[in-house]
Amino acid sequence: MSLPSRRLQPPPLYAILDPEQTKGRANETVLRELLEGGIKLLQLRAKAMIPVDFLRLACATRTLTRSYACRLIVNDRVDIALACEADGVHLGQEDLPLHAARKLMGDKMIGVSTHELEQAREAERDGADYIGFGPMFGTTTKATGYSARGLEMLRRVRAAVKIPIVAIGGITEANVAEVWQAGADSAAIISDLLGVADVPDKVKRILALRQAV
Ligand code: TZP
Ligand code: MG
Repeated sequence: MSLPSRRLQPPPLYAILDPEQTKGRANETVLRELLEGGIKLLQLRAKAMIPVDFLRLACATRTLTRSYACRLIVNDRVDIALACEADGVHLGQEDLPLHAARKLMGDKMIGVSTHELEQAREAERDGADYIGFGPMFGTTTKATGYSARGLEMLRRVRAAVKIPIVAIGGITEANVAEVWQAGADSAAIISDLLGVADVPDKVKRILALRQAV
């Protein structure tokens, strides 16, 4: 089966699987639950893993995501994204610059984290396939170094760029509708997906909210 090209719209919910945020549950268990719930775009984020472990997890994640027709993005690491045959890579402002990553990634998807309007414009100019924008709200999952950007700034970014926007940071079932309404194509969520008792049910509830927006 051929997976969708990098130019397809992201689905409304972008799950991030982070082994540090699963509350000690096995990565594979949580991954299966996300996929059973209906996740179609998943980022693997493993800041503390040594490369050999990150690659092993990435390959296992690739196999399972493929069987659910879910696209896979690897955070930070172009080499691991390529080695596991991911659909793309997600880069922060301090990771490989887009022009260098593009040489290696070819036509695969590249997402870039942005926190300011000008960074969003620059990422679009340089050929990003989507931008991450945040942190939208307060979050304890990552020490971002930025204050909450909020819905008004998201609206401004929406008006400034045409490429898909994936909002991130402090997004939950309770506020995700506002984020979509403010112009995000997709919402990236960690703790309100990985940290809950019934992961498939949470995914389904959030996806159902999208129908109402
Ligand atoms: N980048 C900006 S905020 C953030 C990342 C990885 C953490 C998002 O986690 P949560 O739990 O959904 O707030
Ligand atoms: Mg990064």
